[in-house]
Amino acid sequence: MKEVETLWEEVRELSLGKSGRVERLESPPTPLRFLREFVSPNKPCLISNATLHWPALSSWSHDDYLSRALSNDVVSLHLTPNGRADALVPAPSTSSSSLCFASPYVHRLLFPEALRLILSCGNANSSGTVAYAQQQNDCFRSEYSALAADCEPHIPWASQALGCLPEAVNLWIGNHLSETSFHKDHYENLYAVVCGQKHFLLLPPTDVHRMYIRQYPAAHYSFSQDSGQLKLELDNPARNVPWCSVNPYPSPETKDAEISQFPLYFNGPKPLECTVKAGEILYLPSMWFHHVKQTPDSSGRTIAINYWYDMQFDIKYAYFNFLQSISYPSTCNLKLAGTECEDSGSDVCACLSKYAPVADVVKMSKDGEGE
Ligand SMILES: O=C(O)CCC(=O)C(=O)O
Repeated sequence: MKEVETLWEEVRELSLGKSGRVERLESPPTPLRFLREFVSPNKPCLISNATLHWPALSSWSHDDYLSRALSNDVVSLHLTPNGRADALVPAPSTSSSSLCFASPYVHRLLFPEALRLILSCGNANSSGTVAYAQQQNDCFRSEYSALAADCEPHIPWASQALGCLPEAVNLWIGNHLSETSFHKDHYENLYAVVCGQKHFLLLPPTDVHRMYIRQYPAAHYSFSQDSGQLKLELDNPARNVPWCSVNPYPSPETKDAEISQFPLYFNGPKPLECTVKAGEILYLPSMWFHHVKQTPDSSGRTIAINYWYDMQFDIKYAYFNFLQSISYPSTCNLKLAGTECEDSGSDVCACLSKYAPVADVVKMSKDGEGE
C-alpha cells in the first residue's frame, strides 16, 4: 500500500508544510483568514495573545478565587488510578495481557472539595486515585456557569468563520498526571489554555491506519466502599469500543514491543508536537487524532476551556470514511499480541471519538447514566 504512504507525505508537503510544526499566529486571525487558511484546508494553528483580555487569565491562578466563586456548585470529577481516563488498560480478571477500554469513575461533589482532590492527587494521595475534571457535556455552561463572566461565551472570529456558535464549551482542570489518549472528535475545536501548559501530539485524519484502531471490550471504574479504592469491571452487558492502540510514550521496558506492534506509527512521519500555553488557543481541526499531556502551573494544576463547534459533514468526511475502509496490509494482518481485539472497519471507526455527540451526552446525563 505504497499509495497510502504517499498520501501521508503529500498531505505534509501540500498542506501542513515540512517543518513538523503547527503554524503560529501572533494575534487572532480575521474570520476570512481563519476560514481560508485553516478551516477549509483542515489545518491546525496556534494563536498567541488570543485571550489576554479574559479576566480568567489572572483570577483562575488563585485557588481561593475559584473555590469562592464555585463554593456551592456540584461538579463532576473523573477518577482513575493513574490519571488516564478513557484509555486502554489491562483487562480485569484475566490472566492474559488483554486490554480493555476503561472509563473513569465519575464522582459528583462540591467544587472546593473537587479542587482539593485534583491538587492532592498530584502527590499520589493515599486513596491511590487521580482526579481530572474533564466532563464533556457543555459543562462550562452548566456546572461552571458561575465562572461565565471570566471568559468569552464563544470565540468571535471563529464563530463568524464557522457560521455558528459553539455546540459545547467544556472546562478541564487536571494535574501533572492527567493524560488523554489518542482519539479524534467530530468537532472543530478551539482549545484555550488558561493556567499551565498542554502538550498535544497531532496527526492528520489521513494517517488513520497508523493509529491501529481496534475493538476493545468496554470497562469502567467503580468505587469500592470496602477497600476505599477504585475497582475496574467489564461493562455488563458487554460491548466493544473502537479505540487507537498506540501509546506514544511507552515505558523503556515496553518500548521495543510497542515499536514492533505499531511500526506504522513509530517508524512513520512524526506527529506534530504543539505546546499550548496560558493565553494561547490551539485550533484543532475536526477528525485530527490527538494525544494530550500537561504541565501544571506553580499551584499544581492546568486549566483549559475548549469550544466545540459543529463540523461540516461534507466531502472531506466522505473521503475520510473511504480511506478508513481501505485495509492496510500491515495493520489488517496484525493482531495485537496478547489481546483479543480485531481491527475496526470503517463503520465502527466512524464513531471513534472520545465523546458522544453532545446531544447524546446531555441526554445520557439526564438519564443518570452518562458521563
Ligand atoms: O485536555 C485534554 O486532556 C484533552 C482535550 C481533548 O481531547 C479535546 O479537547 O478534544
